[in-house]
Amino acid sequence: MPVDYHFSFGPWNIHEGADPFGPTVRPTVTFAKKLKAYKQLGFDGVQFHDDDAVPQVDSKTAAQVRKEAKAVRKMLAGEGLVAEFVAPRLWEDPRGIDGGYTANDPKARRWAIDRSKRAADIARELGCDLMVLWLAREGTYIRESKPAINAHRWLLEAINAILKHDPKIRIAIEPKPNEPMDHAYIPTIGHALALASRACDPKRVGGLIETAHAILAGLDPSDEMAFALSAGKLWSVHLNDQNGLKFDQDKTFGSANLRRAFDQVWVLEQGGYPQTGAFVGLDVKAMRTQKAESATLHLANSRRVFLALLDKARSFDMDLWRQCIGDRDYETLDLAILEHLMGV
Ligand code: GLO
Ligand code: MG
Repeated sequence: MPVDYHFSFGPWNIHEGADPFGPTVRPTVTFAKKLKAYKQLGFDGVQFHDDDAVPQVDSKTAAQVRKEAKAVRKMLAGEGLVAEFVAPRLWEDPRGIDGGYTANDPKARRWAIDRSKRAADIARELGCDLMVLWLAREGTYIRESKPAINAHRWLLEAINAILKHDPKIRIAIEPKPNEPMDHAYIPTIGHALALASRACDPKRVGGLIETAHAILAGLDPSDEMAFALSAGKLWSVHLNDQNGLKFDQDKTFGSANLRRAFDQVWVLEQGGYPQTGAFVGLDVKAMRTQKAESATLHLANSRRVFLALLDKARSFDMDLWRQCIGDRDYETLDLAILEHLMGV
């Protein structure tokens, strides 16, 4: 019997619709109200930024942070939800303006590591052992502005400091080639896993692959996933879609390229992803035009597309597949996949 997939998203995926050119267009939904939406939408995992769980985390003592995180765990349990991961949100604080772990200012680097340790404490109190590092501002607008060789060593030092702080925590690096920075230091899963292999405890460092980020790097997301799966290092995914090399769009899964979405589902199936216990995260955003009362459809719809494609992956004629592979007849295979997806 195939093991079922479990779905997750972060509270930031229900949002007010502001973009760089215009203000919010929908009212803020409280955290408690967002939690209520999870089950209704078919989700049971919650992804957290550290300050989603404990607001103003920097202004609180370590004990206070742990206490507040404990209370959030109770809220989760009350809704039948679990925490999937915690990510230190270093990119919104003024101290992280030039990056956290790779800031030129040593005080900023220390702050970033301290804050990440707090994030690990929050994860422990929420009952999860996974920390995601989306390295938002760890890069440059102009290459000459940071000592890049040192910056990579500082990244490694930060990862090691977090691993030493909490002997149970696992770190999943979420690579992205650009945005907000022009050049990001860890653009692909290859970079992430190379860094992981040099950590003080390599088995506790892996990756999270986001569809849009792979596309922005000019790569195929399913190939990036296959690379991580082959090493047992795909610890979460952020499925969404992306229409070419533009800003990070976070479109509904499959909405720009259904075949590419199918390939991601196919590779997760082949890689035994659900058996690893990892969640299928959907890092999607509603269109700015969406009215408040239906601004969670992008989440339900993404899950629905995933499940429909899962059905397609599981019902593909594998005898035909074997025959095509044996005959080296990839034209026939290509059409068979297209017709299967089109339902003809
Ligand atoms: C932005 C990222 C972002 C992260 C999230 C978790 O491009 O995808 O949404 O996934 O902040 O760290
Ligand atoms: Mg993401």
